[in-house]
Amino acid sequence: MIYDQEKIHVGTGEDGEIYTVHAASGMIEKNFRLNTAQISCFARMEKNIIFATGSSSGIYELAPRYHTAGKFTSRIFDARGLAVWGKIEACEEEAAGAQTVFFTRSGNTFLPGEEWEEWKETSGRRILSRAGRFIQYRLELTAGKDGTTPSAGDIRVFYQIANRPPAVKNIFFGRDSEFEKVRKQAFKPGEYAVRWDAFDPDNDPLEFSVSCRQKNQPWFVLEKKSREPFLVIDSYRLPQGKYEFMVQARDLPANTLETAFSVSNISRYFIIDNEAPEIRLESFQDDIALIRITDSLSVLSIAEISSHLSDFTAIGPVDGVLDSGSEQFRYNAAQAGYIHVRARDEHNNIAFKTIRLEKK
Ligand SMILES: [Ca+2]
Ligand SMILES: [Ca+2]
Ligand SMILES: [Ca+2]
Repeated sequence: MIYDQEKIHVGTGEDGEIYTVHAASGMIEKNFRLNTAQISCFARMEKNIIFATGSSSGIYELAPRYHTAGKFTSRIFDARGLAVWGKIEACEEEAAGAQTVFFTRSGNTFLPGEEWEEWKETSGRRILSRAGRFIQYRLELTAGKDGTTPSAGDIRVFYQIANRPPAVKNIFFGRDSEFEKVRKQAFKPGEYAVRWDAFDPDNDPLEFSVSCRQKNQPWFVLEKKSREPFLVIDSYRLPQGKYEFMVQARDLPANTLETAFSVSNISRYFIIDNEAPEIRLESFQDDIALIRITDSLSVLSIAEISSHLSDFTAIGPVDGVLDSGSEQFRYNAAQAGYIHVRARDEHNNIAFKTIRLEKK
């Protein structure tokens, strides 16, 4: 090691490398490398520095000259998203005949590997590497014929994070108590909620459009440009039937018309049922009344019977399982008279009928 005005030259072991440390800036410059030789000592000879090498003996002079060419490879930069690259810019010092050439390479893994592209020279400082999350640049400097050397600093890479599409899933239609809690409001009669999960990888705010249709019918728009991930609808507005719901999500608020994405997803079929089941007497013979309860859309959830209007008792269907929209019930009536039948479908529509049993 030797002091040389504002600099310190440091010789290293096996590879015979000499580094120069600039005292003012702290910058470390790799001067050159003699490969096999060891730098054993430095000495001052008049204004110049000389050094001697060991394993392959020799004496050299450290001349205050620049290399005719040099390369600098940057660290890897992370754009934290899929970036489309623009220009690379640098503050350069003009030097006649000297050249500054930039190369870049990009990829989507933190360390350059098979997935990374090869180095590409920029074209008029425009980066030609493909879009990616990571980028690295290399600078190749060549001195002019008269020894003038180029320099470059304040290097800036311009990029734009590419927009990524949002996603919509888990579209649900119903009247669940969980939603009532979130909304802090109970459902009114006939009210249902369409709910969904939406996500944008860029955390862009989203706007939603909601449509519905019955099988083989055209779509009917229920809502446009809503910012909430749910929609409460009055089901009395719609004819009862089986519906599927389509939710479209767009990340336009944070993007331009050209770059915004619009994605949609369609739910399974859900039933809108606002009609009560139908109750009718099929027959009354040998003290046995056979009653048929039918619902056009839904499975029945309960059937009850009373002879005095005061004590309704649940009755099970003849086939043993309450599992369809049409069930037969048997009631043992010891004598003729009136019975009262109540039934409910699984959408809470209630039917009530008083039946007169007459012996033939
Ligand atoms: Ca987005
Ligand atoms: Ca019904
Ligand atoms: Ca059944």
